[in-house]
Amino acid sequence: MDAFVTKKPKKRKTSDGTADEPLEESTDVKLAILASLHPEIEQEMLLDILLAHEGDVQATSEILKSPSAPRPVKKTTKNTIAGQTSLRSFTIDQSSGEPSSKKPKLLSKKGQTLYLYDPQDISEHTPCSIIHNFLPAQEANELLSELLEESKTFQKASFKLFDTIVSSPHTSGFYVGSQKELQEQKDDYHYNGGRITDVRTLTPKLEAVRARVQETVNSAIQERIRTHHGSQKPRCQPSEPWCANAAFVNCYNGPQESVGWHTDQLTYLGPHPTIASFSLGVTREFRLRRTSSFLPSSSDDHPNPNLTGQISLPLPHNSLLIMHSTTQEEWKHSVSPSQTLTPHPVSGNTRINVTYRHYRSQFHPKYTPKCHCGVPGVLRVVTNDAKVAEGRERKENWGRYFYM
Ligand SMILES: O=C(O)CCC(=O)C(=O)O
Repeated sequence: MDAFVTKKPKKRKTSDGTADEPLEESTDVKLAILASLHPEIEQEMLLDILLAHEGDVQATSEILKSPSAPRPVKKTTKNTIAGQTSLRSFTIDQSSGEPSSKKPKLLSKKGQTLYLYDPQDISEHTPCSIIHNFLPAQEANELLSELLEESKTFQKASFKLFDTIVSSPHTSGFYVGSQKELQEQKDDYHYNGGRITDVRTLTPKLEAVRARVQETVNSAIQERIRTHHGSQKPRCQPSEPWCANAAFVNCYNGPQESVGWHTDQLTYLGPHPTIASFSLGVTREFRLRRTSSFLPSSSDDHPNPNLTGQISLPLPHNSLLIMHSTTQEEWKHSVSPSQTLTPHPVSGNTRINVTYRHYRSQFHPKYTPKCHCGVPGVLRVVTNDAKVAEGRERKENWGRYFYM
């Protein structure tokens, strides 16, 4: 990290020049708010309407809620999750007529979706890696059954936006390793300005899987450094071993439950975190989209900068997706609503997803700066939309963070 800045909100002069008034949120933040409120609307459409309302999030949201307003819905696609072998099978060596070992040119353009399934394609073209059939089949099914039972008591996460309470379009539960950590979570940790009251200790099955995930992720991190960084750990990436000491379990009950475009909060994970996401039950599409036009440098993990559309990874039962360093800083992810699902024999149309995370001791809440109102800040990466558009952001802001 180049700098770790605790930033006061920017101010600007009022028109008569007598006083300061706070500067507005960035377009990115406004779009993220709108996307969470209206997950069914395309991002580009949200941006158009936001611009038409001169950047006023509340007015934009009101218009989108109004039944009489012309309602721009997402383009519908036949959303059956297709099987795919490998992109490499699409490139043929002219001389031998055999599939070529060369990297194919990818066709993910703005507004288009590229589907990737093969682990090697995913590793080459996204900031993630995937392991299919991670657990022995019986163990995966038993964990799924246990978590389906747990999920009956999960709640939708909710937060306040203006005068409205907004709730997430799926339910979740939060798990830590011990009673001590559970108590600490209740006493010290804040999320979006509030607290999580329902904190649970890992079930015996989640605990057993945690050890295996931890070992696999630590090996995958080393492998990624070798294959994507010329065996040199990137300087922003944590140097201590990755430890799965917290887990969010998400439940998507049916094809319409989803999560909008977002990045995971860095406050307790710190910069460049690795997150391990284990999927159980019905297959859903996990989508990735770049958030910045960073120019790649040879030593960093910026797979395929030419991909400007979204990438969709179908995540089947018993698959472990590892979101490597740079995923949270340079990409957004979502689980889109689905039109059709192929029911899973144990869970039907329900998907369970466990995201194991490493809450780092250096980012314990006792070190989090507080706002004047007493609520701890949220750690965010510095971006500047104007500079991103000019392609200057990478040089000037890369590795800079602030508390908001
Ligand atoms: O369900 C998933 O695969 C993604 C979950 C997610 O994005 C999150 O927990 O932040």
